[in-house]
Amino acid sequence: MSKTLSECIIKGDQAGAVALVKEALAEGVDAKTILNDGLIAGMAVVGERFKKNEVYIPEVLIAARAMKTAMEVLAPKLAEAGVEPIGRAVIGTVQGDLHDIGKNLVVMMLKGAGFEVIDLGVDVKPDVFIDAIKTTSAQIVGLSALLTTTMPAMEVAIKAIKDAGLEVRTVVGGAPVTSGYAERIGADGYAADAASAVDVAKSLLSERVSRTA
Ligand code: B1M
Repeated sequence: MSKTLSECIIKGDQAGAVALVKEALAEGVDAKTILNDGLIAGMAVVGERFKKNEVYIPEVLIAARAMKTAMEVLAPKLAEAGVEPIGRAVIGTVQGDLHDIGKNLVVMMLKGAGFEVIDLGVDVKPDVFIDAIKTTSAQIVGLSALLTTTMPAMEVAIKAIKDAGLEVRTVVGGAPVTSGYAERIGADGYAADAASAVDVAKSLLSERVSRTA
């Protein structure tokens, strides 16, 4: 089951993915196995291929749509089984910036990797990030910027989040953002693309767990 299901995700075969999730549930396969070995495994392959430029944005969007549709079937069973997300992330495009195509890809990849994602949309003010982090207890906050003129809004938001004393790790990205800039503004992580954002979020999550252990 799981190999074929992950192949459906990789190919973006929505109907096939839904049919295989239903079939696996009917056969008594547990929801977590279907999620991890089928859906997440498929999206992980897409993420790796995207990083290596073997596939491009349209293929990622098609795979993510198949994952989303299959998740609609699986989600109630996961809830019944009490399966927890691997982490919780709040994400948004910073104040003054309306670009969301890249940010949406990051959202899809994070969801594909098993994160619960609270997407705040675009033009997100620092206090909106702060409120969302407080109400959701997110461990990760992602900030995206596509304009050189809105990059400073990342610094403002990160400073506000730190000043609020929140126990959250920050990840920044977007075409004009560099790892050097991320370091200068005090971000905990930087990702050049959506697939790397998953790797960075996972590593920040494990750092955070080991710090609090
Ligand atoms: Co705008 N725009 N735009 N635009 N636009 C750019 C960014 C620009 C480079 C075009 C240009 O001049 N060549 C330029 C910025 C120049 C600069 O600042 N250096 C520009 C400008 C100037 C503007 C306006 C000011 C134009 C105007 O009105 N005069 C205006 C600003 C509006 C505003 O935001 N306040 C504007 C408006 C728009 C549209 C609304 C028309 C539209 C946005 C639609 C939308 O997003 N819903 C738009 C678009 C589409 C673009 C281009 C053409 C494409 C951007 C895009 O979606 N790329 C862009 C030119 C270009 O890039 N060729 C341009 C695809 C996307 C997948 O890539 O977002 O980089 P990207 O995301 C990547 C990575 O960066 C990374 O992962 C993604 C995928 O792997 N990533 C993260 C992104 N966020 C991340 C977060 C992370 C980690 C990784 O962690 C949290």
